[in-house]
Amino acid sequence: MKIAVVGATGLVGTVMLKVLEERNFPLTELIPVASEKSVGKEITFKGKKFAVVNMDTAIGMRPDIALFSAGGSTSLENAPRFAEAGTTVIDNSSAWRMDPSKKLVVPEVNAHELSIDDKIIANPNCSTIQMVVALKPLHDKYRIKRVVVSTYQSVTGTGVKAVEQMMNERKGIMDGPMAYAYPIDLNVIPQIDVFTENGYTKEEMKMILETRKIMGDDSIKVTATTVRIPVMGGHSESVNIEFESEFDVAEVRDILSRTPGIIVVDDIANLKYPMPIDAHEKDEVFVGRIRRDESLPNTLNMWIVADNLRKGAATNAVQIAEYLVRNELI
Ligand code: 11C
Repeated sequence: MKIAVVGATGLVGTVMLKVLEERNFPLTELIPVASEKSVGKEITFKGKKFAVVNMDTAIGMRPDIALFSAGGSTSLENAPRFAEAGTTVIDNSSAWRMDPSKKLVVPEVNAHELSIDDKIIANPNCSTIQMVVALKPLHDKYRIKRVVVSTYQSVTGTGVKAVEQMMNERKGIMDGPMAYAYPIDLNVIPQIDVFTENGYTKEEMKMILETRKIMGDDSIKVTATTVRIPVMGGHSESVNIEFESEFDVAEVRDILSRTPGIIVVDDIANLKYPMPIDAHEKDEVFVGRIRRDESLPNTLNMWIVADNLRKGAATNAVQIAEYLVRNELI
């Protein structure tokens, strides 16, 4: 199994390599791909060194799978070139997510939709992934009518420049390079990505539209407010869910506890609840603060945290690749 990692030197690409290594992915050859300025640099993977190559060289090497995390325009241009060469692309950008001819996959939710003909598979947005992992088993049981989500998102979702901005500000350096329009340390910015015509941001619209596509149910109403906070390690979400059917809180906790990929941390007597500091570098989605919304019938509140670079990006992409290999869809 030849695996290319496109964007291998970036924040998500680096985590993809780490996750492939940790999970002992059955690869025989690694092809790290990056922009021309990184070509020739060496990447160590399982104790062996692999030279970074450019896009054309990588396509010529005909990898079985290419994990892409190199931005939307790179993906739009190059994913089809890999696909034409017979490679299955798993793309972490937003380029293909809402294309009706492409699958948008969170393995715990809809990997069964994948077939051998899917040559470009989209990996969803980080804040969407962690939410749908927790929503799916509850939708199956109680049918979701409406979701109201507010996010508290890590600066790592923006990239290295944002981490540097926050760290500089923490040291009192206020005139360094800015990833955001405002200081982020000691602040909260109620804007992630650009605004769209309806007054929502692109991140908010991703949560709305991607959730319906992954869950395969356009009847689910979703509204979102996405917020950047001065945190690393993971995204947190306050999620309010209205169901068609009655539910029992203990049963909800039990369903979530038995769902693969979820760890319930919900012991308020001992002050246990999910936090990004604990989710950091973990592959699971953490759910806690599970309680009834007493202001409405059949409505639940919960708190969801996951490492946005892991389950929100790299781990989800690698899990898709694992599913393809396991089910002989390559
Ligand atoms: C953030 N969710 O935290 C974004 C990053 O569509 O894959 C990921 C953007 C995407 O800023």
